[in-house]
Formats: sequence, structure tokens, C-alpha cells
Amino acid sequence: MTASATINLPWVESPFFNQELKKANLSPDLEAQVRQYAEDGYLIFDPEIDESVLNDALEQVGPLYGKDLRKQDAWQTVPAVRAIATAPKIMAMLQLLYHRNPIPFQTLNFPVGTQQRTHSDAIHFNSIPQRFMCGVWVALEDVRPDNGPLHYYPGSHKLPFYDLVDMGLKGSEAKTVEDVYGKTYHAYENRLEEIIQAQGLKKATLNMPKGKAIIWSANLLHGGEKILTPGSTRHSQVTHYFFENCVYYTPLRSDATLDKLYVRKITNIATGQPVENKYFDESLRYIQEGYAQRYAIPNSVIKLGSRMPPFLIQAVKKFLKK
Ligand SMILES: O=C(O)CCC(=O)C(=O)O
Repeated sequence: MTASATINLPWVESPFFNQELKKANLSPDLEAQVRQYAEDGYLIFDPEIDESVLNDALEQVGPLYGKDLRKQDAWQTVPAVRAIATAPKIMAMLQLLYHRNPIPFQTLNFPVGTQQRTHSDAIHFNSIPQRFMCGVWVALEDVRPDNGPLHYYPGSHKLPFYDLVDMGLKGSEAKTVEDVYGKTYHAYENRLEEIIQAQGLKKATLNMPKGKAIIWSANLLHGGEKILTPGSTRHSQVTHYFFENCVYYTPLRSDATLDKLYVRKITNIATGQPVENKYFDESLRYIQEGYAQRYAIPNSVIKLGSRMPPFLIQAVKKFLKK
């Protein structure tokens, strides 16, 4: 369900948000939370995850890091990571904030602060219609000013989504993953820093006790602060969510305006099932992850079709739509 028949955006990002909120009839607490998310682009809350689940995630992901300082998709083997990604309070809050079913599709676990430069997640993961994406970051230990807290720019989600083309960068040019996350991404980070300075945006940092969570919206600018105490840990888990009934793609590898869309094939962590890319409720059957190529009827079959009786053509069309 979208916020209004005239806008195809999450209701918290819609020009009709104030009217919609009045009609929503929420309790004062929930109303304040939804309003804060709409205005600031983030929400800090208690997802009420059992301490034993947090500890299991912390302990069981530990050996999986190897030499790396992050572990992607540990949910596949560690039930506690999956339990955090699908925690009922988180899922319910996301359902309320987006009015669509949330789809957790990627987990990242970190043993230390990431010191990541400021970015918008929408450059990594975007949806059509846009902004149906968010991140939920859960502290697996207390976060202090010295162990690399998260930083974010309240209200920055209201900036336009600066796609690569807006930054003078060409997404489909990068040929290798190294090019994408090296050359292209660094140029993006540099240009975003200039935008932040030019706009005079104010940064906030997040010192947070173990177990608390922050939801950030797709376009909220955020990153990781410097680690001031060398060797300190800062265990955390980020889960990225899309929402149902969208096309999912990677802007960092796309020139979307030129029909060069790098589509994602995602798995719903909650069900373990693949999720269909959909455009206005119609399933788009992409062949594989990568530049959009949909299953199409080959020319030879079209030629053959001209000699087929109409009932057979209808039957084939019906079959292809399945
Ligand atoms: O945990 C952090 O320091 C930053 C994480 C982050 O920026 C992200 O996952 O998008």
C-alpha cells in the first residue's frame, strides 16, 4: 500500500506525510517515532532482542571473521544473526514506517568500528520506486566515543538522491568489482564530502548501549567515526532491508537513465526464499543478477508464431507469464 494514490514513495518520505499521519490514528508514542523518522531520517529504539541472542551472535560470528573485519551474510550459518535480522519488533516497526512488508536481504557483522566514510546506502542498494530500503544497526556491545561510533547527518535523507550521473560519474563503465568499489566509489565519497561541506550539514555521533538499534532511511548520510582507542572492539550487526513489490538494483554499477540497470536477485532472510523483482505488481523475470536482461521470446520463436493458430499463441504467452 502506498501513502497516496498520487505518489509512489514510502509514506514517511511523501509530500502528503502530515495528512497521512493525522489519519493514521497511532498511539502518541508511535506517532512521535514515525514523525521523528520522517523528519530526521533515522530512529533509535529498543528492538527488545534477548541478551542471549546478542551474545550468541557475538560469539558465533567471532571465528568466521578470519583476517577480515567484517562478515557478510553470517545469517546463512548463524541462527542468532538471522534472529536479529528478523526480530519481531524490528519487522513491526519497518512495516509501520513503510506500509509494506520488509525484506531483510543482507547482514553485515563487524567486530570493530568500520571508520567508513560518509555515504548514502541508496548508492549501494536502491529500489524502483525509490527509497523502499533501509538499514538497521544493532549494537552488540556498548558504543563509546572512543571505539568508533556511527555518525549520521540528521535530516540529510531529504537531500535529493545523488545518483552517479548527478556526480558526473558513469556507473556502467566500471568493468570489475575492484573498479566499482575502488575508483568509482572513492570518487563518489569525495564528491559527497564536498556536498556536505557546501550544504553546511551538521554531524551527530551515536554512543549507544548494547542491544539498542538505529534504523536509517535509504538516503540518510552516515558512516563510522575514527577509532580513538587502538585495539578497541565495537561489535555490531547491520541488516539491510528492501520492501516488497519493487525492482532492486545497484546504482553504483548502473546508468539507470540509459536503461543500464544492474539488478539484484535477493533472498528474503526471513523465509530463505528468493524474492521476485516487481514493477507495478508485475513480476519481471530477470535472467540473472547483473545488467537487466529479462526472459524474452527469441526471434526464431516469434517467426514461428506468425504461423501458429491464435489459441496456441495465447497458451504460450500464459505459460511465459507464470
Ligand atoms: O558500522 C559502521 O560503522 C557503519 C556501517 C555502515 O555505514 C553501513 O553498513 O552502511
